[in-house]
Amino acid sequence: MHVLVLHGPNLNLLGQREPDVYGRVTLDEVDAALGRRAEALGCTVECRQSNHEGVLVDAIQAARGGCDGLVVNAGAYTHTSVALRDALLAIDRPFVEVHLSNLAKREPFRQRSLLADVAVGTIQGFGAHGYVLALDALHALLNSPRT
Ligand code: CA2
Repeated sequence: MHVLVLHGPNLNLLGQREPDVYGRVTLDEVDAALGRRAEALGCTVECRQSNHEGVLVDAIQAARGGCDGLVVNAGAYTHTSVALRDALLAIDRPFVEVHLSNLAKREPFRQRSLLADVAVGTIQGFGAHGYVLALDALHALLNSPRT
């Protein structure tokens, strides 16, 4: 089982700015934790970050051939990107939406996700640990007899 993890715009700054909102863990540390968890689960992960919507669309399209599912924190594109939604729908692979922060506690413009209703589910508010929870959830789903 191979999982693509996508990090959207500004997530490269994780651990360096706004620690009160997003925590002190860096993106490299998130990716390392995902690699360790994947190894324990017996699957592989590839982690990519981009600040560019089209690059993320290209990564999703390229995943069609080679990945079984995705973990996606689309950052601010969560709230705006029909293109990411369309790409995720087009490849027909299950994905778990992740947010570091609990969007329900934040500004109204962050409370609409264009991805949530096409995701398997959303994990939010658990900081960096949410990515590992998402990988666990996706792994369980992909190993369930009903998938
Ligand atoms: O809570 C999340 O994970 C978000 O996806 C993070 C996005 C935000 O636009 C979404 O509404 C919720 C922002 C990512 C920016 O990441 C930063 C990390 C550290 C410092 C500054 C920005």
